Parts: sequence; C-alpha cells; structure tokens
Amino acid sequence: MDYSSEPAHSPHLIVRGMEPFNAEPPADALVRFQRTPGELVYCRNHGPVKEFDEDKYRVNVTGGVRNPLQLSVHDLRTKYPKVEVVAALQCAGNRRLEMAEIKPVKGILWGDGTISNCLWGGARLSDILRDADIDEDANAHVCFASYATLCQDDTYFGGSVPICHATNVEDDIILAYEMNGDTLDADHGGPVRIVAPGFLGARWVKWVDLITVSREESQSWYQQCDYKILPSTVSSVEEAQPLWKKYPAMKQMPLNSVIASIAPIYDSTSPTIARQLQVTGYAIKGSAGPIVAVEVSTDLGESWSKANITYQEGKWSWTLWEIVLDISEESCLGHRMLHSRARDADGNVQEKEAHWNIRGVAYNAWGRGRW
Ligand SMILES: Nc1nc2c(c(=O)[nH]1)N[C@H]1C(S)=C(S)[C@@H](COP(=O)(O)O)O[C@H]1N2
Ligand SMILES: [Mo]
Repeated sequence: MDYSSEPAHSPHLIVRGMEPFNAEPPADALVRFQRTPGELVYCRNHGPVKEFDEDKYRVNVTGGVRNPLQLSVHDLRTKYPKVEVVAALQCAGNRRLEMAEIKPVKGILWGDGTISNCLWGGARLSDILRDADIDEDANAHVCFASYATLCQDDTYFGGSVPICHATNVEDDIILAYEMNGDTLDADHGGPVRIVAPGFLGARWVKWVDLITVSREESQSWYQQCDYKILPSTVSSVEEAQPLWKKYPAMKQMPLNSVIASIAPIYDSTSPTIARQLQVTGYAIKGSAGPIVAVEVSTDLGESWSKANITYQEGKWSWTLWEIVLDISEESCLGHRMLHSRARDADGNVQEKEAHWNIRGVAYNAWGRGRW
C-alpha cells in the first residue's frame, strides 16, 4: 500500500498509528466545541488517505436498479437539493482502551476521542435512489464501497445499510461533499463520503465510488468479519475466526456518556484546596430515544446529581453536559473518582459495566474520571 502521497494531517490529534493514519483529539479539547472543528475530527483509516481531482471523480449507482447512474461531484451538487444535517460520527472502537483494561482486545487502543459532531452537506441518498429507480424485488440493502485504495484486510472498503434506512427521508443518509460548510477534505473522505446518522462510523464510507442495491449486505470484510459484537466467551482471534459471519453486523452504537474534563474551582475562602469541580462531558444516544439526562456520581454510584445539558441539536447530534460538584475528601470516600451515566427518553440507563468482546467495540460502561 502506498502511503507516500498522503496529504498533511491535523497537528492537533494524538497519533495512534501512521500507516494507516489513525488519530484522535483529546476529549477535553473536543467538548469545548458544540460542532467539532475539522482539525479536531478524529481520523480512522484502514488504508492510505488519497486525494482526488474532484472534476474526474465519479460515483456509480448500480445493482438492483432500472436506471444505473454515474454521477460527478458537479451532478451531486446541482441535480439534487443540498441537505444539511448536524450528526455525530463515532467509531465503534471509541473507548476501547477502557475495555482493554478488562482483558486485551484486538484493535487500536482508542481513548474517548473517536467521536465528532459536524455539519454535513450533500445530496440525499433517497433522492439518488429514486432517480436510479430501485427494482422492487431486488433489494434489501444498499452497499457503499470505496475502491480508492487497498485496505488492510480487503481490496476495498465497504459497508451497507438496510434499504429501509436508505430510502427513508427521515433517516437523513447523504452523499456528503461538505463538512462544516467547507469542501470535504481528503482526510474525511472528500470528494464524497457517506453520512449515515445514527450508524457506527464504519458505515460512513469515505471516498465512496460505488453504491449497489443488493439482496445481501456488503460483502466487504468490514461488514462481514469486523465490527461485530462476539460473545464475551470468545477470547482469542483464532476462536473468533469461524464465528464472524454468524453474528449480525453492528448498526448503531449504544447509549453512552463520557467525562471529558474535570477542573478544580478555587475561591477566596479556599485558594489552595478546591471545594468544587467543574465537570464537562459528552453523551450520545443509542438505538432508542434521545438523551434526556446525564447524571454524575462522586461516590461510586451510590448517589447521582443531574448535570445540565448544554447542547443538543436536531435528531442526530451528540449531547454536551456540565455540572459543578461540591467535593470533600469525606464525601468522596477518599477515592477521588467520578462517574457519569446517560438516560434516554425510553427509560434506558447507561449501565455500570459493558460486555467485553474480542474486537473491543461498543464500550459503554459508566463514564469515569479521576480528580
Ligand atoms: N474508505 C474508507 N471509509 C471509511 C474508513 C476507511 O478506512 N476507508 N473507515 C471507517 C471508519 S471505521 C470510521 S470510524 C469512519 C471515520 O471517519 P473519519 O476518519 O472522517 O473520522 O470512516 C469510515 N469510513
Ligand atoms: Mo470505526
């Protein structure tokens, strides 16, 4: 694989690997912004990052359609209404580092920074599929592929979504050519990437060049043999091998919250010992309803205080929250540990523990932070 012609990457990220380029921002920097500036958007790649000449770029739409399409970026910009959506993008491996504390896992040891919340602009997938005229009996999934570069485990990167999501206007799946109002850059999949709000990052195929309506899910390694939650009893790569295809591909990420920064507050009566802490973090909904509350505990989950939700925008954004906590050594029983948990509108509460799995995906135990 050729990594020699990659564009310069953001210097504000913590690099977890150079070939391929994988990097995340510190979570405390991330939560300073409601919408994530481009330099703080994590980069997750399974192969080289390639720059394309926008004028020559084409997206083919084929498979179970009566009217196959070949679209240029100009076509995407002019033939279809531009849709703008604020949506959180999160890697399935977000917080893997914490899961690996339970038992080693296979994957990059991400902290809690592989999440972003940007404004995406592009053409609605449902408009394009209407144009392509889906063959009613030929469809069950819409597969996205990028043959831009070879990947670590496959000759291309691919992922798919069930067709009901692809054709539903409400699901806001778009072929994005803009991020935060600017032309989408190569690091984040420009000229064109899939934005699939509510789906894990792996389905947000970057440099998408082929869209296929199919009876089957994407045959890509990344849909078939990766990004799946195997049972906790499967504890080696060898044991996992024959099982990948038997387990369902992940769609959504679970209900989650993370403590991103803890700052002591000093006042004139107590200039050296903080009596309060300013705590901020993010939360993200799971497959059920929106986040309605985030709570924080100073006593290992005995009691909880409700944080203020400071940001939430539309259906697909992340949630930001903050709280000022009174603290003393006694009230914290000497352990100086904080926890967070999120609640959604359907009554789900983030659990204390998460299920360990060999791939280290979907970690969502209570958020935690030490002061
Ligand atoms: N073509 C291609 N698309 C891809 C990937 C990739 O390696 N190649 N990685 C996926 C994964 S696992 C994630 S989490 C997101 C990350 O998007 P970002 O790098 O813009 O943050 O892109 C997805 N799309
Ligand atoms: Mo990912």
